[in-house]
Amino acid sequence: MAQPTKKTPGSNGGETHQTVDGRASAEMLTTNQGIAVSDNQNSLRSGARGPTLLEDFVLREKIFHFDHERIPERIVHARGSGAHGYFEATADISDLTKAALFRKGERTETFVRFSTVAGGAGSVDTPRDVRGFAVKFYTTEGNWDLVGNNIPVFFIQDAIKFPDLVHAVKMEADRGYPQAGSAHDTFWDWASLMPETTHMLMWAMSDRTLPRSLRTMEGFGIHTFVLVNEAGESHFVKFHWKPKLGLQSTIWDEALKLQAADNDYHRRDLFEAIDSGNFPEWELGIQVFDKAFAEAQPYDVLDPTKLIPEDDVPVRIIGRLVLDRNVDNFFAETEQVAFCPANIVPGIDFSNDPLLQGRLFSYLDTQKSRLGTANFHQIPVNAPRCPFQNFQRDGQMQMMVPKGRGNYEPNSLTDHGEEGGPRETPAKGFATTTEPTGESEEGDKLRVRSETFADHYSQARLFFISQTESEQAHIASSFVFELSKVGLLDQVPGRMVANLRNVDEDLAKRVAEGLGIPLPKKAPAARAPVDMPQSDALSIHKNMHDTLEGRAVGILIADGTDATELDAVVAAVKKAKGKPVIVAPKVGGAKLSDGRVCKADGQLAGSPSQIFDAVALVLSEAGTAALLKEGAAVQFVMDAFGHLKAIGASSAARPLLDKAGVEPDDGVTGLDAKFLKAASRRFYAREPKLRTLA
Ligand code: HDE
Repeated sequence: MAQPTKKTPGSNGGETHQTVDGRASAEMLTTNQGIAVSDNQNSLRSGARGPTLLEDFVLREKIFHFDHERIPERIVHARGSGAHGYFEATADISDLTKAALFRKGERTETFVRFSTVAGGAGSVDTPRDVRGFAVKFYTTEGNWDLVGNNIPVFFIQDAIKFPDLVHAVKMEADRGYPQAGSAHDTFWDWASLMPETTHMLMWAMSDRTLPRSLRTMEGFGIHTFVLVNEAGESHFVKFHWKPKLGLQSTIWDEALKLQAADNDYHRRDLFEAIDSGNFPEWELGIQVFDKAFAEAQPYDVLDPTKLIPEDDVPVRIIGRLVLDRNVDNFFAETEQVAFCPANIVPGIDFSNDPLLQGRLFSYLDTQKSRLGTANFHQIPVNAPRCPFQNFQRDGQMQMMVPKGRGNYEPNSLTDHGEEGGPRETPAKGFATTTEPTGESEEGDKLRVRSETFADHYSQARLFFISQTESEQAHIASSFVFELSKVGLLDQVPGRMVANLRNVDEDLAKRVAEGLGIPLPKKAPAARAPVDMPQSDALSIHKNMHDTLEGRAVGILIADGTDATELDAVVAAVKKAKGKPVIVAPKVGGAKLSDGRVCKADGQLAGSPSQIFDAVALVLSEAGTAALLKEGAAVQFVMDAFGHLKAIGASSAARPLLDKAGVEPDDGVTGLDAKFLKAASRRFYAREPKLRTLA
C-alpha cells in the first residue's frame, strides 16, 4: 500500500512531497490533504452498476476543485502571453534618478505579459488590436510595474471615459459579437463622437495593430512619468521599448488568414523563440525633458493622447530587457500576474496625467475581484523579491505566518523584549515629489478639461504624414474596412470622415471614396491644428531591419526534391539566424533525390505560407507537376506573393509560380544568396499590382 505523505512546509504541490519515513514521493498522486490515491479511474460506488457514494472524498475533492478552476478573466487585456527575463541597466543615469534598478550594471528580474485588449482569454492572437506590453521589475527596492502598450498614445484623456471606451469596443451588449475586433457599430459610434480618439485611431488603423511578432513591436509607457535623483531634483520622462529585431508587421489580408491558420500565432512564436534559445530582446529608452521644454510645446505633456516627437527629444537608451525563460505554468504565472501602475519605486514618480491618475486606483481594485483576495501579492509571480513586511493582516488566503503581537504601530513592544515589527524609514522610504512643473495640487474642485488638451488633430496629422506611401494606403484602407462594417448607424462613417478632414484632406477623400459616400463637411475643431515636421520614428517601414534573424522560412518540398539544394537552403537560413521549416504534402516526409526521406515540420494543408516570413520552393520537375494539382500548394505560393514575401524557387518550380500568378520582381529569386537577402524583408512596392487600396 502507498505510504501516507505530508507536504514540505510552504510547498505548493509541484514541489517534492515527503513520505512520513522521509522518502521523496513526488510521483505519488495524493488528495489535497496528502492522502495517497489508490484509484484515479473509478469512483466509489455501491455495487459495480450501482449509485456513486457521497463518501467518495477523492471524487468529491477532485470535482469540487475542478468546478473552481477558472477565475474572472481580465475585463480588458484578457488574452495574454507571459515570460520571465531580466532587465540590465546599461547607462549611468544617476544624475536623473536614484532608482537602484537603473544603476549601471544592475540586473533586475522581470516578468512580462503581452496581450490583446478587446478579445476574451480564448480569442485569437492576430485581430487588429492594440497590444499590451506590461513589465514587472522585481527590484531590490520593491516592485515597479511599467504597464504600457505598443502604441505611444491612448484613446482618451481622462480616466472617467475608460468604461465607455471599453464597453463600446468589446463585443456588443446584446449579440455578444464581434469578439476581439473594433470593426463594429458601437465602437465607431462612440469613437466618431470623441475627437480626442483621432490620434490613437490613426495608429490603430495602421499596421502597428498587426504586429508580425510580439518580438518585433515597440512598447511605450505612454504617460509622462517623473524621475527623481538623490538630490530630490525631478525631470519628466517617457519610457520606450525598442525591439532588437526592429519593427515588423503583417498586412491585413495576412492577419485575417492567420486567424484561421493559427489562433496562437504570437503565443507560439514567443514560446518557441525562448524555448530554442533565441531570447527576445528590447532596449529601454527614455525621453527626458524639463519644465521649460514642456511649457514650450504646442500640446500638453500631461495629455496621454500626445507623444513627444523623437526628433524633438531623442530617445536615450539606458538598458535592455531579455526574456530568457518561459513560464512553468500558464495559470499560476501568466494568468495570476497582477500588474498595477501604482507599483513604483523611489526614484520614479507619477505625473498629473489624468489618465494615469485614474489607473492608480483601478488595477489594485481589479485584482481583488480577479484573484479573490487582498493577499494576491503573496502569489509567487506577484511577490516582491526583496523583503516586505508591514502591519496589514489576515484576509482570505493569508499564506504568511506573521509572528508575535506586534500588529499595530506605534508600539513599544521591543522595550519589553517582544517583536515590535517594522518601522517607517524617512531617509530611504518612498517620498512623493512635486512635478517638475511645480504644479500645485491645490485648487478649486472642478470637473473640467484643461484648455491645453483641446487640440485633437495636430499629432494625428503628424502621424499620417510620417508614414510611407504604402503605410498611408494601409491606414486609409483600414478606415474604409472598419467603417464599412458599421451597419445600423448610417451617420457614423460620415461623422468619422468629417473628423478625418482635420487630419488630412487626402485621407478623408480616400476614405469617403472607398465607402462610396459624399465628402462630409469638416468637423469643427476645438482648437485649430498646427503643422508639425514629419518624424521617421513613427513609421514601421522606416524602422525595419533587413535581417533573417528571428524570421521563419517555409521550405516547400515534395518527392524528388534535390537533396543538395535542400541542404544548402536549410544551412544558409540557419547561418543567417533564420528558422527553416520544412513543409511537404505528407508530414511523414518526402523522398529526396538521394533516396533519403526528409521528414516535414508541417503538412502542407495545415501550414499555409502566412505563418512564414519568406518561402523557398525546393522542387524537382516531378514534384512540381504533382503540386500543380494540389490547391494548397498553389495557394501557398499565391499568398506568399500576395503578402509581399520573398519567394526563392528551384528552376523546375517555374510552372508552380506561373500557376500562382507570380510575376517577376526583386522578391522572386532563385535559391541563391539573392534569396537570403530578399527573405530578410518584404516587398511593399509589389502591393499596388495586387490589390486596390484606398
Ligand atoms: Fe489598463 N487595465 N486601464 N491601460 N491595462 C487593465 O487590470 C484601466 C490603460 C493595460 O497583462 C486591468 O489586471 C483603466 C492605459 C495593460 O495583466 C484594469 C484605465 C494603458 C493591461 C485596467 C486603463 C493600459 C491593462 C484589467 C484608464 C497603456 C494588462 C485587468 C484609467 C498605458 C496587464 C487588470 C496584464 C489591464 C484598467 C488605461 C494598459 C481593469 C481604469 C492608458 C497592458 O485594471
